[in-house]
Amino acid sequence: MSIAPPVTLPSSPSPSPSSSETSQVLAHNYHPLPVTLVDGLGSWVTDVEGRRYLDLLSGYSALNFGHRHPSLVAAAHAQIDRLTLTSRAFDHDLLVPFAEALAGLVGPLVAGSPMVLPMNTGAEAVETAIKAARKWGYEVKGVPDGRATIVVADGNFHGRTTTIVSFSTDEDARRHFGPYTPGFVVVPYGDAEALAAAVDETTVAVLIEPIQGEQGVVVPPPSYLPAVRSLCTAADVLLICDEIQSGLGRTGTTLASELWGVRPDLVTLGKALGGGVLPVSAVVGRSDVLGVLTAGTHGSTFGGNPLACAVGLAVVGLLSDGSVQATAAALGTRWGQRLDTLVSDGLLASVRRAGLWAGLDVPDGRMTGRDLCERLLAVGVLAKDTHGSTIRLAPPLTITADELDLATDRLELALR
Ligand code: IF1
Repeated sequence: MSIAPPVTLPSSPSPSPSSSETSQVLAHNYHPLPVTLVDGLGSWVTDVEGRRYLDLLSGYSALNFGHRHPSLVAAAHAQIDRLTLTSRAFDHDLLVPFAEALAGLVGPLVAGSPMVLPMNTGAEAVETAIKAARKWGYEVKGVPDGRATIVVADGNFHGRTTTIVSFSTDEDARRHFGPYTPGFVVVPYGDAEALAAAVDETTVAVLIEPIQGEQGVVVPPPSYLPAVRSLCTAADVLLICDEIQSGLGRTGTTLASELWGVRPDLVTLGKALGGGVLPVSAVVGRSDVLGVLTAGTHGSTFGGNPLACAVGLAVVGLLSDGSVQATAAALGTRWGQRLDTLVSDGLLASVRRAGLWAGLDVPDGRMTGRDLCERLLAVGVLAKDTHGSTIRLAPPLTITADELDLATDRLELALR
């Protein structure tokens, strides 16, 4: 991919006529940056005025393989001309091959013999894991019916369903959505002792992100995940790792939990599992746990549909030889050195990074994360703030070293 010459952007992008924020028909549940995109390929997207941007959000890590990766588009096109939906009332020829391919990729990284339950969105995968853990708790562990509790972390983000926001600690995500689903205990993230203290005879699972994404790429102390793994094993409590954002190559490994050699009992996957083409999610983990979800107890109209399986198979294919992960790890290390220079130059207060995933904190009072994202927009880079003065960067894992250098040059420009 040749590097596009730096574009001469107007001082500030004019809000496009089709901005969602002026629509009276579209709900206003987002406050998007003032840009309207029309085309994307690889690391680049183009807006309605023909301006080009490097995409450093990648659909919140759903576009790990860039925009319109040829293998993924080809798989989708071929399947669209064959069979797109059967429902699970009938089998189709790609369902078991997809489950087996995903189990082949992720199975060695989770505890026990792996089983795959395909769903669509990340939140659905998290809800599926919660339901499986509760049912396993009652039917296998022997927790009294209706008494199951699940320990979660402060600062969590696992989706936006009513049950999931019931245990959110973000007031905007939670306020006025009650009455809330009971059975969740919140503990500080990164504190294994506090987590151990919260486990009792009703605890069926611990649900955590190995690295917290929306909190701003918060990487826990290296002793944390191994300690959580040990205490879950000792207490016969399921460790559920939510890798919907951190997984599938983002951290330079297939799963973030690999960074600490930890094998969860269940892992939730989404976003990049659909390659940025369509929603594909899944729960992968111990068959003695997912096995409690027998016929009639759980399902979804689109879960495991032929088009999703075709794209999911192509995604697993892209990750199967480990080259995407290794490239992300190597590029990330190089990128980290540049980001650390921005900290030592005083342009950033701090950087947290794993693979090609970084949380950047702007020095107090300099500007908000949103301000920085609007300045990045003006110099041809797309990114999104998380909270306050933090932004999260997640370039496609297929970005070239030159493109990443160009993006970081533009980041430095925006910070100055
Ligand atoms: C939004 C960010 C937010 C996730 C983890 C489950 C889900 C997500 C670790 C649910 C989804 C998305 C949701 C989207 C913005 C983005 C996000 F963290 F990625 F930045 F919101 F916090 N587990 N994260 O990150 O997956 O149901 O969306 O497919 O809601 O604005 P989903």
